[in-house]
Amino acid sequence: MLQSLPCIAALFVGSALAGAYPPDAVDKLAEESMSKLKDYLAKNPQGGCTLETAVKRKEWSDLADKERQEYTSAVLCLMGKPGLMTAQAPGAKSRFDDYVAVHIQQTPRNHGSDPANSPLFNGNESSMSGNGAKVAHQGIPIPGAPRPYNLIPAADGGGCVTTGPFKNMSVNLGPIAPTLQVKANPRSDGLGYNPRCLRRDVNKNSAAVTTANYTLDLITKNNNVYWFQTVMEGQFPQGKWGVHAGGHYTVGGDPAGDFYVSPGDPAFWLHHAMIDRVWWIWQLQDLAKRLTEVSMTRTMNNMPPSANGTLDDLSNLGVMAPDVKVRELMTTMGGLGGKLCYIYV
Ligand SMILES: *[C@@H]1O[C@H](CO)[C@@H](O)[C@H](O)[C@H]1NC(C)=O
Ligand SMILES: *[C@@H]1O[C@H](CO)[C@@H](O)[C@H](O)[C@H]1NC(C)=O
Ligand SMILES: *[C@@H]1O[C@H](CO)[C@@H](O)[C@H](O)[C@H]1NC(C)=O
Ligand SMILES: *[C@@H]1O[C@H](CO)[C@@H](O)[C@H](O)[C@H]1NC(C)=O
Ligand SMILES: [Cu+2]
Repeated sequence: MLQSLPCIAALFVGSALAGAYPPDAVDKLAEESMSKLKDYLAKNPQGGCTLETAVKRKEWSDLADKERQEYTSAVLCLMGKPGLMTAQAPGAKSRFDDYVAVHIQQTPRNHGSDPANSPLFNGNESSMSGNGAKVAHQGIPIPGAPRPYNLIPAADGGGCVTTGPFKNMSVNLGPIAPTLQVKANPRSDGLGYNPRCLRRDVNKNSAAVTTANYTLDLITKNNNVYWFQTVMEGQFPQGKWGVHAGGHYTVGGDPAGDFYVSPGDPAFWLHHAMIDRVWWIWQLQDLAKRLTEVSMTRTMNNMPPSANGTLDDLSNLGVMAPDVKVRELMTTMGGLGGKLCYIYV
């Protein structure tokens, strides 16, 4: 992670909320909750990390055009740096691919508006590139869900992305669990070199379950981390896709629609920043309790059966960084011995 910093420095930008979209119910809750954070910090100072010094992370539409292009340039910069993982993952050609490859290796352990016309995906030079070309496809199957929730209907894309900063990028790793027909990886673990275009289906059918009212319910109606996590991840047998899966499949395609390889689409990182923000807003509601509250077993869906995770478990980041205790990742202000110091505005 540290070696990536020269590229990533540009990803973090300051200043206040001045967005294209008016604040929604979740933004308002976040703003109201800042007083709780101030009170908490007054009683529990975090060394040099204060509200003034904390890095401010903003939503895409709140960035100036120039900042949006600095962001995509930083991602392209990572794609231009040699990878560290060629021995284990011949397909990992760049520093960006390293993150994708580590995600592929770790997947078994961890894990409504009109999006196509938003500043994020409208395809202009200060977007994250646009939709894929229209290609007939089956939609996205949701295993374990009853009809009609067992399929997210296809939207207007599905083919190669042809606009914006990532129109020419090469997806190198995977597929492992594709939702589109793409050529197979030469290795069964998906880590071989398999260059192809970035494909997307920016999907309003999936975005419909990620609107502010779903997120607000998630934050305000789940008072322990077990339920917060369960509702966020989706309750497929009840036909609830959840904001996590819903956000992923809002950028369906290849590799975004692939459970293992999804970080290979640069849009993944923005979705997961939002997941982090939602957890942060949830924590703000009861900092004394929620900054140390973890739940869930160490294996995905408890298969194979495993013990519950604890704050002393190690989080493995592969070649990116040494293992760290989960405890160090629980707060955005003061985690990692003070190296983590950011808030969302
Ligand atoms: C891209 O589109 C967004 C949304 O309409 C707009 O705010 C932005 O200025 C546009 N940028 C460029 C470079 O055209
Ligand atoms: C797109 O990629 C091709 C093949 O790598 C390269 O020849 C071309 O210069 C690239 N174009 C742009 C605009 O980056
Ligand atoms: C959110 O709002 C939409 C549109 O009004 C509605 O269909 C949906 O049921 C609401 N979801 C929740 C969780 O309240
Ligand atoms: C793991 O956590 C769950 C939920 O808090 C709890 O019901 C269960 O008893 C725990 N399992 C063990 C083995 O401690
Ligand atoms: Cu995810």
